Amino acid sequence: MKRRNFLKNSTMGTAGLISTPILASLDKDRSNPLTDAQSLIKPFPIVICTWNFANATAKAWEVLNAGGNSLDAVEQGVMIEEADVDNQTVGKGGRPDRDGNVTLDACIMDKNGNCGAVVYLQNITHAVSVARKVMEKTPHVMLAGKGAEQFAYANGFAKEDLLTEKSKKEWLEWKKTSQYKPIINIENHDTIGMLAIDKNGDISGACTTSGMAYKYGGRIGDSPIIGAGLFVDNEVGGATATGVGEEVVRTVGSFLIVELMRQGKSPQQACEEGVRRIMAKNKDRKDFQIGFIAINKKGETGSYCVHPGFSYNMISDQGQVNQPSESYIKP
Ligand code: SD4
Repeated sequence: MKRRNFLKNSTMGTAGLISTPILASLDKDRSNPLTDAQSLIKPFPIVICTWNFANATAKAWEVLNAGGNSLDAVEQGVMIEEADVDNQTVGKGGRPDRDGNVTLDACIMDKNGNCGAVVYLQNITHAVSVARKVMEKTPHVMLAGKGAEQFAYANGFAKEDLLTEKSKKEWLEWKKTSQYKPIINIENHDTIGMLAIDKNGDISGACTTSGMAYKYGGRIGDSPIIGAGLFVDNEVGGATATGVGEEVVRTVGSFLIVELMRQGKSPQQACEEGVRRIMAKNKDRKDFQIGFIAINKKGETGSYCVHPGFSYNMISDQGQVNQPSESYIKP
């Protein structure tokens, strides 16, 4: 891709650019010093993820920078959030369902269209890694519940209690009224979906979540559903979602966005159309958030959401940035 096009099309301008130690170390290694800043701009490697998970993208970047591929990068990137007990929508520390069980959904997809997923997984922190094992070690795409858990133990994953004191306390408080409102507070999203392009130009993606807080036991959202919460086609690009999964499933949101890019839309235009489709099916309902991010084969990125407040973190040769997303409902 021509450098000028990248500059024009990328949503990452110089505003908000954060220089990072990673980039400083990159600069040190360069044989061609910063005489012509633009000569250093490359469309990939690049990593983007839902919300401002700077540590997760930094981890993925570290993997890519060490010559790793995009599949390893997205897996190790999202694992940062799965292990973070302060993130109450992913992995360990996630909020439980209405019965007090923390159940995880995750999926992963590689450059060849291989994919793996786990749903309703309990007692294992790194659901994304179990999903990868499903992809690589079984003839299946998805394992659920007890079967997924047994498969994880057989593959060396440790049993852990995922319900932290904080999440338990909040759940006990919630039980006093037990009001089930299938609305994710628009200020309170944490599901991580990540897309990366490695130095070979190959795209992979991952998505992992504990789902909606206090969901019905057994409820599965969009995040582990290939095509809904995540989709990658190495010829075209990738997309991933966060927000009220039911709405993303109804439009097979991530697949839709990749197909729109295949038809010639930019990642930004495709994300906007994805959100518009959802809103068209919800003429009387606006009390939910959805955020999409997308990347195409050229390393161009885009995002769109229902309510203001969504952003995505991006890291590339240009630096690391938290990129605010435009929204369907204007501020
Ligand atoms: C779900 N999409 O389970 C997930 C929830 C989410 O930030 O994205 N939360 O529906």
